[in-house]
Order: sequence, then C-alpha cells, then structure tokens
Amino acid sequence: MKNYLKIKTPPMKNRKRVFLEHDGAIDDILSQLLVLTMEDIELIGINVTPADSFLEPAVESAYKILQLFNQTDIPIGISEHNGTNAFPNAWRARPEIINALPMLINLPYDLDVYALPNATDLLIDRISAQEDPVTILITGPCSNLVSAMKKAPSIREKIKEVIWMGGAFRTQGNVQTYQHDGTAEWNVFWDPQSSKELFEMELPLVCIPLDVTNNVPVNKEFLSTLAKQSDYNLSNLAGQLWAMTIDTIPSYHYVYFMWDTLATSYLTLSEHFETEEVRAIVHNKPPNAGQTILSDEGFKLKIAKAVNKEIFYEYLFNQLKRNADIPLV
Ligand code: AGV
Ligand code: CA
Repeated sequence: MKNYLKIKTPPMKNRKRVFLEHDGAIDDILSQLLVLTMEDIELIGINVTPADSFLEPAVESAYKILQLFNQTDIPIGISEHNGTNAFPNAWRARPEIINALPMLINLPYDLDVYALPNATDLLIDRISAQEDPVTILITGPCSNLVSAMKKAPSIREKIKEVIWMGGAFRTQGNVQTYQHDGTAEWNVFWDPQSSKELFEMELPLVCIPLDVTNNVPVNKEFLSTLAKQSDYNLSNLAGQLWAMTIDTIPSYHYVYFMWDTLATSYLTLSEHFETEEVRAIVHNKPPNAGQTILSDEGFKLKIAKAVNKEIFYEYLFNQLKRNADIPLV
C-alpha cells in the first residue's frame, strides 16, 4: 500500500465520495474550495493537470486550499499529459497570483511537487480503494480519466458518475486560435483525442457545457453581494479570487464565467439543473478539433441545458459563509 493511502482517516460512511480532477485555473481553485465546504461530500483525491495553469503554482494553490480546511491528508496527483492544444500562456500564468494573496502567502509550503503520485495511478488507486462507486468531477481536460480507464478498465464499476465541465453543443465554442473554426470548448480542445475516447467509453457522464455556463458570467453584482459577507474569511478569499478574473485577457473579447464552479454545484444541486440524454461525438482534427457534435450515431451521455441560477448564487453565498479551519496570520 502506498503512503498516501495509509494516512487517510477512515471515511464517514454516508458521505458522497468525490475525486476532483482540476487544471489549476482560478475557477478550478474556487471549485476545490467549494467542494471542501460541502458537508455531504468527502473528497478522496485531487489530480492537477497543468493545462490552464503551470504545474508548480497550481499544486501549491491546491495544497494551500487543503490547508485552509485542515485536510492536507487528501492526496494530490500530478498529470503527465501534455495536451495537443496548449492553453495561451497568458492564461496559464495568471493563477500564480493566487499564492501571493494575503490569506495564502504565509501558509507553510514545502511540497516536492515531483515526488507526488502520477495522476493516472492516483485516480486508479483511490477509486479502487472505495467500497462504493464514486463521483468524478472534472473541471479541466479529461485526459487522466481516459488513461486510467485504459490502464485499469475494471475501475468502470467503481464510477458512479462523471461530471465534466466541457463541451459546447448548441452554442458556439470558446476556442479562438489558429487552425480552428471556433466551435470547440477549451477543456475538450486541449486533448481532443482523449475527449473523443471519453465519449466512446459511454461512462455515466454528464457534461456541464457552455450551453449552460453561458448563463453565469462573473459579474460585479454577484461580487458586490459576496463582499458584504467578507467577515467570513472564505467569502473574502473567494471574492478576491473572482475579482482577479474581471480583467480577463483580452478583456473585451472574453468574459470569465463560473464554468467550473457551476459544474461543481451539480454535485449537490443536480435537481436544479435541466438535463437531457443525448448522443454525441467529439471531433479530433482541425478545423473543429474538440467540437462536441450531437449525432444519432454518437455515444450516450447527459448534458445540462439550463440551471436555476438564483439557487446557484444563493448556494454559493451560503457555502461561503464560513471561516477557514485554521488560524490565519
Ligand atoms: O472553457 C472553460 C474552462 C474552465 O474549466 N477554462 C476556464 C475554466 O477553468 C478555459 C478558459 C476559457 N476561457 C478562458 C479560460 C479565459 N478567458 N481565461 C482562462 N481560461
Ligand atoms: Ca478549469
């Protein structure tokens, strides 16, 4: 048995087990924070893929957020995948600012990032170690899950549901780059081959695509309301993280949405989403690599179409009415 399995405290029986796959962007770190506030969820592991981030700062943020909740026993894995279509460096560099925030900068940190387990193996080990099937929440590319499924196909029976912030089905994509026609969403586009294979695996997958995340841009009204409860230090931190997305690059062209946090809320708010069972494929070559296409010959999955956003905002305000579990200096 590996080290990180031994140190885990025994899980509380009736909590829903979740493995989080994220890619280190501000939105992803907020999602991790949100998951950790969920009383009915037990987080069993986190994989970090340096897609919309660089690896070292992303792992540092992931670890420091765990510290705020006194949960550094939750293992972190690092992805060995290199997407075919890299995120713009200007986006990848942004999250580094997270670790410089007053609430995080002085937290002790001496992790050897390169000694962390490989993401594929961590996912396999953590899922296999559970008695009951688990939920996998993916707020970045899906490459680690696909490589884990290929390496250990038997984990399928331990997967209750996969929630993926990914895709653009009946709306335009958010990829604007060379050799692309704009039809894809970035998490799918980063590794279109793995994305294609994920659909082909027909896991119990629900996509939270741009079709629904387009309803929840980060806006100042939300931030203003959140700021009124910043006496709770987790509200304060979340407000600062979201504030850093307001000047999204290049600003007039792009808007930062609550992509990943909306997908994360599906863990507890699923009944407030409208979903649809569809069949779809992922295209894997230019000019529309990463496009998710509805097709009768495609593979079965669910997609979210609509959400009650008042309930979503209310939920965020409530969850963030909390202080960190450790004293902060
Ligand atoms: O396509 C949405 C995904 C989400 O997982 N990411 C950001 C979220 O973490 C990529 C992305 C799209 N537009 C962006 C993105 C932007 N303007 N800045 C940074 N990342
Ligand atoms: Ca993300």
